[in-house]
Amino acid sequence: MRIHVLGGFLGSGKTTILMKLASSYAREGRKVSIIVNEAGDIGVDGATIKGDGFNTTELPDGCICCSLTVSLQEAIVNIVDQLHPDVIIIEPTGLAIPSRIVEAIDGIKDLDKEMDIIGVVDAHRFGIFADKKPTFITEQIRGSDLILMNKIDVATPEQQESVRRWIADNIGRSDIIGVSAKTGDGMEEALEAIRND
Ligand SMILES: Nc1nc2c(ncn2[C@@H]2O[C@H](COP(=O)(O)OP(=O)(O)OP(=O)(O)O)[C@@H](O)[C@H]2O)c(=O)[nH]1
Ligand SMILES: [Mg+2]
Repeated sequence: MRIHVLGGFLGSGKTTILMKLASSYAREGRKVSIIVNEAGDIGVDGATIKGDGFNTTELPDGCICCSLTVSLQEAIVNIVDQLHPDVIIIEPTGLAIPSRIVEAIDGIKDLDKEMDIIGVVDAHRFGIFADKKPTFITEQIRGSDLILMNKIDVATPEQQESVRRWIADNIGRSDIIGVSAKTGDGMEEALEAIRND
């Protein structure tokens, strides 16, 4: 079973990308289950995703990278027992550290899985976040197996270049895929990279 953890800061485009990824699997007849963690009390993302017909588990009232690790483990065990999905896609809150989620999932005994972290950054607003919270942003992105720079439709080439430079300087990564989940630009390459990662 494949598990993708789709991390990234608030509003970076995680849910939009998740829907495209889930749809690409579904088109091939692969069974997808989704876990959404929303800190606020209105489950907007959960409702959106369910609206598209995907099996969705919502974990509200806490963070699956810290206070809700046991709930996350239980949710995965239940999903696997009951639905036997080919793929589980997990969207944590924008404040989660994805590598901690991977650690929590690694703690589930006898789970046969291949797991990876996809880090999503917002090309348009990255500079603001990186200036304000460089340590957090570094920690959040660092463990990614793949980094997507989303919203290239609204980011200038200079903004995109500065995101790439910041990530290269602070995280030592230059293998970043620019995408627009909105227009679909770069998404084919990104989905292929995610699935073959
Ligand atoms: N212009 C533009 N807008 C985008 C793109 N991708 C997502 N958005 C918009 O950005 C906003 C946030 O997108 P979401 O997919 O909800 O982002 P998220 O990371 O799931 O947000 P949270 O779960 O609230 O942290 C929405 O209004 C999207 O329509 C993109 O490629 N370009
Ligand atoms: Mg979301």
